[in-house]
Amino acid sequence: MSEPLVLVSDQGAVRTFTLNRPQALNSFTAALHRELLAGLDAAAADATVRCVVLTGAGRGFCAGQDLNDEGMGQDGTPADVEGVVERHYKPLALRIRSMPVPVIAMVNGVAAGAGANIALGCDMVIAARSASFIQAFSKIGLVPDGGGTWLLPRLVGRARALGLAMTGDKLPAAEAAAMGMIWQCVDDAALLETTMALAQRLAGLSSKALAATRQVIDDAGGMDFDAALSLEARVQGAMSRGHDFAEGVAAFLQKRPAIFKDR
Ligand code: T3D
Repeated sequence: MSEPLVLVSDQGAVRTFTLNRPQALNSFTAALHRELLAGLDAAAADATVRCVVLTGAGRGFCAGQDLNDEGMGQDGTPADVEGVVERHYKPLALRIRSMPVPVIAMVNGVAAGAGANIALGCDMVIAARSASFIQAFSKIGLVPDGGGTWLLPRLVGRARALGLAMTGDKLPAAEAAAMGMIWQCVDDAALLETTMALAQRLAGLSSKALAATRQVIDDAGGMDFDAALSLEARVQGAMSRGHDFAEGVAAFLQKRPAIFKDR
């Protein structure tokens, strides 16, 4: 039997997805997209999962689109890059962005092309010091995708977004952290432990509040201040009617750990 393209493992309430095509730096094929999306859908529907971690097998995180796969025009058929982006990258980026639980990218090695931008679309990114981020698109005559056009300028500003996208230069993880593109860069030996400790912490918080936090921060970015304040009020109203707000306040007042349930 052939190896799964995505390895799935659970540690308590944390579900880890490991892209598993190390021989091609975990670059995306249509089959890999299908397995990953199905896995994320299942995690979204499973109330026992309260945090998701995405990582890669071997020395790379993900080298973006597999340039030999279907739709790339290498088999003599016309390239269908637009179709590949619509059919695979858009649903994947939207799935990650709409997960009911936080999603952490544990970037173990090079993240290139759409591989970089799928990582950056996760809620928090922790990268090994040996890892790097490459907006490889300009080198093959494409523009950033996988959400990069939206994410990059928001994360690092227009000047750096354009510099990274136009040069396609390799950005070491430590520099990515220094410019605020990712949450943290840690020594390679500490990557797994640091990521899992964070994942377990997030899994113990209110999934509903964390998912709503992602939503309001993204939505407020496109609003004026007044509208953002109204959005905050509306969402706080909804949050405060849930179990977790009552539990959080009670736990604080009773000086005990809260047990959150909402998702
Ligand atoms: O339809 C669409 O195209 C739409 C979507 C586009 C989104 C995109 O992601 S476009 C960008 C696609 N990605 C790239 O252009 C990156 C290509 N890869 C590289 O530039 C380099 O591999 C890296 C800089 C990422 C890493 O370099 P290095 O020297 O550490 O490794 P390597 O030797 O280049 O790669 C190792 C193996 O992985 C190698 O195979 P081999 O020779 O050992 O059999 C290489 O061919 C393979 N590999 C790496 N990236 C890809 C790949 N095979 C297929 N597709 C890849 N993207």
